[in-house]
Amino acid sequence: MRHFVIVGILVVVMAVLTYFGLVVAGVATQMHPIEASLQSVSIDWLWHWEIMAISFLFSLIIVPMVYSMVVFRRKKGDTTDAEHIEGNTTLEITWTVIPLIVVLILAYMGAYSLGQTRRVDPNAIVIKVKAQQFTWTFEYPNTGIISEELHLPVNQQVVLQMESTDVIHSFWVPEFRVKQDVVPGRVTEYRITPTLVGTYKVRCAELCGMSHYAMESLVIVDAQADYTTWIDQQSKAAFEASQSPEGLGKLLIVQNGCIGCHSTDGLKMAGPTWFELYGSAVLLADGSTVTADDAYLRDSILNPKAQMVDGFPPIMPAFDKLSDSDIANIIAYLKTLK
Ligand code: HEC
Ligand SMILES: [Cu+2]
Repeated sequence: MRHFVIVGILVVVMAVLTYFGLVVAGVATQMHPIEASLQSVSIDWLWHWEIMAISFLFSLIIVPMVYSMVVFRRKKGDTTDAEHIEGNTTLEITWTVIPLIVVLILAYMGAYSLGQTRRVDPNAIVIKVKAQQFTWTFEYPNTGIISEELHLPVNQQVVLQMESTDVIHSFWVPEFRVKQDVVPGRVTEYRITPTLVGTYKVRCAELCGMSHYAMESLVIVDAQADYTTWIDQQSKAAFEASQSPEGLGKLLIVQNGCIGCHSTDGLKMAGPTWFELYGSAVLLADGSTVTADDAYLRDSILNPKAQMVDGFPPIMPAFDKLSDSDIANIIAYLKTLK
């Protein structure tokens, strides 16, 4: 009995020390990115309970083990066998019933937290998200806005309706906590209510190919008024752009995710830059050279593997669903990049 009391006290002391050790080391708190959404509150609540459970279970295993090793060591010269124990019904019932109750409590806590993160606000703003190797594109219905950045109003639920055109991606803003896969062939939903104005980043959290690491976009949480201003400006800009071929071309390259692989400023990404491309001499993989004229650019978009640029892998998908006028608009835009 004396041993039980001592071990019991030591377990409690050790659990408290472990817990505060984890808190001081920052595991339980500072290692988290800041909490920037309503949904993160119940997730962090669950996490905090987990840290407490971990501290207790750690002590419950370590303390009796070390205690037995020290106190019940075989004495020098003692060659007798250990005591033979047949079984203990009380003990078996106890260690079945207690974990059962604990698991039921955990299931309830998990379900509660899931319910909180999935809570639907009927007034949620809908934004369409397209994931594609290696960009995110955000479309604001009824405004004409197609954006490379995600702007969200603070304290308002938004529902992202997400689609992938190629492989599985995963939408993850650490400060919002919730993470959601984007799967080709279906629309997945992601509900979030940002609570803190600021600039964050969405990262793809599913290894999706060569430039997976670069698949990130800005997520900007605006005050309500700033958000409205942004929407107004962007929809005006989208309308003006739609009045000229190069403006339309620029919208198309955002919409089709071309900028995930091509830069417009000379930077080499997964694909060659478009800066000063038009009219230049392009070295191909077979050693020949072509002039980047309308016909070459058109073929490069519709059938990228026919003429491979030297030094690049064949990863560009064929954009053969683009219409003739789309292609003409894109080329008009490429011509402006000098
Ligand atoms: C997954 C990455 C990726 C995406 C997305 C992509 N490209 Fe490419 N693109 C490449 C690579 C790599 C090359 C070079 C190899 C080749 O010729 O196919 C290339 C080559 C090109 C070329 C020839 C460039 C040169 O320097 O000769 C053009 C033009 C082009 N792409 C246009 C587009 C357009 C327009 C889109 C969007 C509708 C697009 N690309 C989307 C990867 C991509
Ligand atoms: Cu991805």
